[in-house]
Amino acid sequence: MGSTRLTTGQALVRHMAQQYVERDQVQQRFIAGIWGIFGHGNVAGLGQAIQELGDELSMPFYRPQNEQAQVHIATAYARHRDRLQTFACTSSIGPGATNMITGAATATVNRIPVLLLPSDYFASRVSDPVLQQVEHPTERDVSASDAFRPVSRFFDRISRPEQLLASMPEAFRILTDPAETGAVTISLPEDVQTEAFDWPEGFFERRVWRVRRSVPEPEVLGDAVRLLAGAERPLIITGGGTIYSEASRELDALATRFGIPVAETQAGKGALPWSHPMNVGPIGANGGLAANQLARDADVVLCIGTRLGDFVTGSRTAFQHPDVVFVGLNVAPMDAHKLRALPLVADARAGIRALSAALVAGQHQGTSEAYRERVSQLKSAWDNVVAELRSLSSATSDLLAQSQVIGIVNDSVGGDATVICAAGSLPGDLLKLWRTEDPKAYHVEYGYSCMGYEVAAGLGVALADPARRVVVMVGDGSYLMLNSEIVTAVAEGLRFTIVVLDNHGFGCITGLARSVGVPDFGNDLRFRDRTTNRATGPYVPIDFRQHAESMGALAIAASTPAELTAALARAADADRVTVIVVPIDPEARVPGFDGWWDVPAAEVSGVASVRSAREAYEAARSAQRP
Ligand SMILES: Cc1ncc(C[n+]2csc(CCOP(=O)(O)OP(=O)(O)O)c2C)c(N)n1
Ligand SMILES: [Mg+2]
Repeated sequence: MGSTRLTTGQALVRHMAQQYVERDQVQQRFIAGIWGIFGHGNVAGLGQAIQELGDELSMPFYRPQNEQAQVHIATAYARHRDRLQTFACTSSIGPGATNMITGAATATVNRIPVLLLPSDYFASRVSDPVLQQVEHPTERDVSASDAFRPVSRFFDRISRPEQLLASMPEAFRILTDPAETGAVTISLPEDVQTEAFDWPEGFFERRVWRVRRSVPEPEVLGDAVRLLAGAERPLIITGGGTIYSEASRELDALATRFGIPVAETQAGKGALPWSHPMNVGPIGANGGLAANQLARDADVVLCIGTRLGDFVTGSRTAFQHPDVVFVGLNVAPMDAHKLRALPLVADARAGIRALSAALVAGQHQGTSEAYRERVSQLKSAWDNVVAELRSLSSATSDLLAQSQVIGIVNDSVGGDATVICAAGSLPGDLLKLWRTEDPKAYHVEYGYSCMGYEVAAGLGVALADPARRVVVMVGDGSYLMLNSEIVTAVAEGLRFTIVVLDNHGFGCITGLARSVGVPDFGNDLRFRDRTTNRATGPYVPIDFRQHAESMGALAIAASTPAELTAALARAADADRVTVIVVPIDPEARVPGFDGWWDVPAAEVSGVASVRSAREAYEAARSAQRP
């Protein structure tokens, strides 16, 4: 076999362009393009390679404003594409690299593939310390890039060009494996990127990675069927895995035929439309009344494609039936085993199909009429609560309530648009109140709940699905943390809508602090009072509209329902990214509905409210079932 002489950077670009995935007989290229910010660490290596080869290989290059954001863009893109396509992200060494670490963790926690290519110190060590090198005093091979290790599903440092031959197949195996996927980091020393090697031709041949649809083991399937067939009050929890597996139709069939209610997680919301008779809405700490009451009494819980985070299990208070058992249908063995479940390790779609087929074969009739009636009553009661909250205005102020803004935006963009969010009080409120009518209509990153994901994710989804209406809902705090990709969206000519909800600070943490007895402190954005030396002065006024306009967005302020509706209509027709700024009432909060979240109050304190919060905490904690 012949060989081709190329630099490490050039070889890597050519290799990435030849990686394809196949699922259900559909093939597509896995790496859609490369995002990057150049510095001395990557401009002459990977940068040179992308410039020379990018057009020829249809490997477009995109330049963001921040390395963290480029990873969020890639993550959102990959999530929207059901993990079948993503971007590579390159950075220089040092700060550019460490800026990507938050993005890496966000991708890994959410099990979303992203390929990260940070640069690194000189493998030769001749010029040490190179600008931005962290010099470890005793371990000279440690660099800033080692901080990627705990937040990556695979990490390697390429100290000699030919190491790519061993490393890249493993990188792509993990990226395309639904159970193992997450951030994959290939750290590239500055000198090695530019060094030439005679690469075997095979390294540049088209390679197709088949995305597994693993089927359940017959014996475990038999046990799962016996559990479900014997259940009187079964419940399904549907997570992100159902959506990535494109298993909505199968879930609908299983739930409908056997009368099993379906509760939603943040990553799983949308698998069934909100109006589906078996969709009982969200479960857990941010859940609704229907799902939480059904969870409390459930005897068999089928958990599909969920990592069962504390918000889903109500920190392990959600299930109170003394003999409740769990079946974990998941591609990832770790998730399948959680809550001591019967681990049904399989792809969601393949697993649901197998369960349905076996239940039908066993002539299982499904749940009783009485149970179905209860499900239907709880669902309609919950739907009414949601409808009320979506239209309720603030009792104490002329400002809009957040719940009302959610209702107006959802009504305006419809149930097929993709709504995006990540942190603050919005994720919980959206989980309860947003009404989805499509599996890709709900994109809330609540695995890492990373403030700053929102705007970048809007860009990623707009790139992934140009025909769809995309609306980012973001609090003022998250907006201030990372908004600069608005400029990138303008430069790329992308159209989506960003709604900024301004309550002058970290409103959800103010609420959380109060719940653990801590008086208001440190969360509002206020001027410092010189006499108390505390930030207790008036709110710091920010003109978010002008701020967004200065970056090239169409920016509109809206403070009434009519203004907001008009602004959303303008955004729909706009030729660019639109930012709508809505001041909201900081005190108009959506209440909880029988959900609990474990946030411990201080065990000793001189503050009376903290002491009583601790008492309440200890009482609530007694419902935990570790
Ligand atoms: C990067 C990051 N830092 C800190 C947090 C903790 N945190 C969660 S929500 C929040 C405040 C968000 O404020 P804002 O976006 O204005 O939303 P609001 O709570 O006002 O609805 C903070 C600090 C986080 N989730 N992510
Ligand atoms: Mg806020």
